[in-house]
Amino acid sequence: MKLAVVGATGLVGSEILEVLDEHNFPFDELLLVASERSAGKKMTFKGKEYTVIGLKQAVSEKPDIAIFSAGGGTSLEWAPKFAEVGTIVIDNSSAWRMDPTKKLVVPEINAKDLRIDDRIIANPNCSTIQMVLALTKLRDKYGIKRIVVSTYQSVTGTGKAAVDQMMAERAGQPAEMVYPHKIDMNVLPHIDVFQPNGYTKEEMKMINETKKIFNDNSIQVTATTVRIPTMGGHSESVNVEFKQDFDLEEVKEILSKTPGVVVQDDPTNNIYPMPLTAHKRDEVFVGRLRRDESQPNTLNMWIVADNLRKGAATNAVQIAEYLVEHSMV
Ligand code: 2RA
Repeated sequence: MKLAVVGATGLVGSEILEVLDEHNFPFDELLLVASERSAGKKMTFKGKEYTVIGLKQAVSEKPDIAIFSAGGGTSLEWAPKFAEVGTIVIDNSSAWRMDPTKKLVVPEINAKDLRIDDRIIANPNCSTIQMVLALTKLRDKYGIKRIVVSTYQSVTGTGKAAVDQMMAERAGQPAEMVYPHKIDMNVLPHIDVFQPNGYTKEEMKMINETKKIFNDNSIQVTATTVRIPTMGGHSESVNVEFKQDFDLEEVKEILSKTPGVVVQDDPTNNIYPMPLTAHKRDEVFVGRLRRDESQPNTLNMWIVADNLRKGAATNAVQIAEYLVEHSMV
């Protein structure tokens, strides 16, 4: 098994390496790949030194799996070149997510739809992954009519330069502006670019990807995505209207049995999910479970996950693990 990590020098790339290490992912050979600019750089993984290689060389090495986290443009250009030489690409960018010929996979929900000839597999957006994973078993039981979600997203979702902006502002130093405004001591109701309908691209990703992953265009979704000056994870306030009524204790029971989900819901002891406690964890944390008393069949929930983990690296590595476990590579 030859594994390539494309975008190995980035924030998500280094998280992928950490998760591969923690999960003891089985491979015989590892290729660390980045832009020509970073080629030649030395990196260490599991005590062994690697030289970063460029994309062209990586294609010629014909890896079995390539986990991409190198941005949409790189993915659009290079994923097909890897696929052509027989590599299965697991792509973290938004390039292929809504392509009807590509699967958009959260392993706990729809890895079973993967087929041996799927050459480019899309990893959903971080804010979508944590929401759909928390909802999937509730959807199986009660059916979903409508979701209203508001997010509180970590600056790590933008990348290292955004973390640097926030930290420089916090230290009172001149900051390279990644966002159109200060981010420290501020809240930006603006993630990714505004669309003609007034929503941002991030909001439309949550709407469209949820329908694709659940394979159900009848689910109504509306989203407001917000950047907050935090690290460690994305938080979401989710109001979900089910088709059928539910029992709150049963909801907690279902969530506690959902693979990959951890219930943290003990308000009397101030226990609820937070980015600080979700940081570096692979699971999705759910709490503040309560009935929406303004409308029938409706539940309020608070969902937190490390966006670089389950929202990106962990989900991608889990897809690769599924391929290996099911002898698809
Ligand atoms: C963000 N969803 O947090 C993006 C990262 N993919 O900005």
